[in-house]
Amino acid sequence: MSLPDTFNFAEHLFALNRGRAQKTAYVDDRGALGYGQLEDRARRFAAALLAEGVQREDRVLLLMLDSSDWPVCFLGSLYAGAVPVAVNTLLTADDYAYMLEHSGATAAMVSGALLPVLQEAMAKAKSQVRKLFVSQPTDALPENARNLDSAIAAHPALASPAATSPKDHAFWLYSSGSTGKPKGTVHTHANPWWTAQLYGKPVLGLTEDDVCFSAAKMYFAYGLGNALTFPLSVGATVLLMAERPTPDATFKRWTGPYKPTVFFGAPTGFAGMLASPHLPAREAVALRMCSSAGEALPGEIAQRFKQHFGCEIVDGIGSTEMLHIFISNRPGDIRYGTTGRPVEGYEIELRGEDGKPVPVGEVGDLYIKGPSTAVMYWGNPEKTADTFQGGWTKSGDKYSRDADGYYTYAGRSDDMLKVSGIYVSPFEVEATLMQHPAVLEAAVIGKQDADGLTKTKAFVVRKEGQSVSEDELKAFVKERLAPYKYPRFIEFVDELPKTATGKIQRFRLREREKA
Ligand code: 3SK
Repeated sequence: MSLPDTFNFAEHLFALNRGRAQKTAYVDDRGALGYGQLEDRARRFAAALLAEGVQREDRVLLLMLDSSDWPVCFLGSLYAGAVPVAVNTLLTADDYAYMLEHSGATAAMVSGALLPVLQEAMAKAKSQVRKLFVSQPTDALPENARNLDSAIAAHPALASPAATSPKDHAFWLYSSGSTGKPKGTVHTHANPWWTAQLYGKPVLGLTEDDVCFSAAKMYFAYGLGNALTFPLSVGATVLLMAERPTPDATFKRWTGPYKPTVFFGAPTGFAGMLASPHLPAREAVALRMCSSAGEALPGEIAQRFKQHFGCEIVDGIGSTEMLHIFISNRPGDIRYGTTGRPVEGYEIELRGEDGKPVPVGEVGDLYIKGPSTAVMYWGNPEKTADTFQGGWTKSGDKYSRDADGYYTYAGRSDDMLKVSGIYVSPFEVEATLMQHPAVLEAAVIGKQDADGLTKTKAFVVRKEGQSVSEDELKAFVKERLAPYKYPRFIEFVDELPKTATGKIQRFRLREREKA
């Protein structure tokens, strides 16, 4: 598999779909957009960017809620040779101020509802943004802003795409660690193409008959693949929603007029849906497959989901740096409680503290090699060198591999606990706690006891109306795992701190314990 010397990812997708101009590409909260309209609007937007003086390789901030304007702006920017910096819509003005300065963005695409926070950020930052394009404005626009629809209407479609190469910078996504500033992860025009070639088509088996719906928003690498790269690479239809993916909002789409056939979610979301009194009946939905990422999916959740809907959840792990999933279960070949096997095209290594591969069954640090790897973290040579090591990318996750080649998650490198000199995977303890019928969610961290020794502490959210005591839960874990793994401390809480993608922020719990 190789690409020509000149390759523009947006033009690649438009060319693939020229034969289905009338087919619906996107359905959002306002209505449907055909493939022909998608290309037309994106190329007009490309012309609007160039008319505003945006130059090849200029970064342009993309701060938008999920609607069909998102792919129009993203693909239009790529078509023009500009580099969209797609950012999380849930951040603060200070976060955006950092991103504006760090990226040096010269223009921004923003949802009307997010314009105030962006303006606040621009007032705080040494921003180089000259023009704002506003999708679905809610108020009168400031002088430097233009309604996206009128900008699109005012320009004929750009005649030809920027003659980019597969290795040229195409877009950035910010990746956040538990410490430090977010890292501007730079991806090329070839990288999304690789994710579709290696995962979306062969593993998920998506086709043009699918209707894809992703709970993860498009500014996440996971969401970008699910709701843009994969479906547009096969001519499928995509359902988008601007609101938070609560169980009720998700069920409304599952049972609405454009019933999704493939749903992309995260473990917390699946758990919440299964616990909801409004869970739709199997006959009310059209799901043929679900995908899960973000954190390892407890097998019990996948099994209950399958029992109810008759539909598998295919669990995998990806990263912003690798752009999408590189280890995964396969439809029809799910080993519950594991993340599956390496995706063909990616090499995986588990390394011990000495940097050498660990034997089968032992926990090691996960390293990945593959063609969709990011080029670098922009302006951050230290973190770039630490993460991207001679073709291998350090993921920061701990895994073990069994004799059949299936990988099992063992926590983040910095979440892994050593209790009495033995590794304890907080995830394993959490997954066990979650098997208790009264437990909705659990997070386990290390807590120092009076002697300064690490012991496990579990924060547990009980299901509504259910009760269970600390002692019962300790006994429950002891019965199921090696006894040293049971949590010595248990605290019941109403909710767990989480990132926008639903990942549990264990570092917050650790900070709370230290305070
Ligand atoms: O969280 C994941 O596993 C993931 C999957 C696909 C793309 C990006 C990420 C972070």
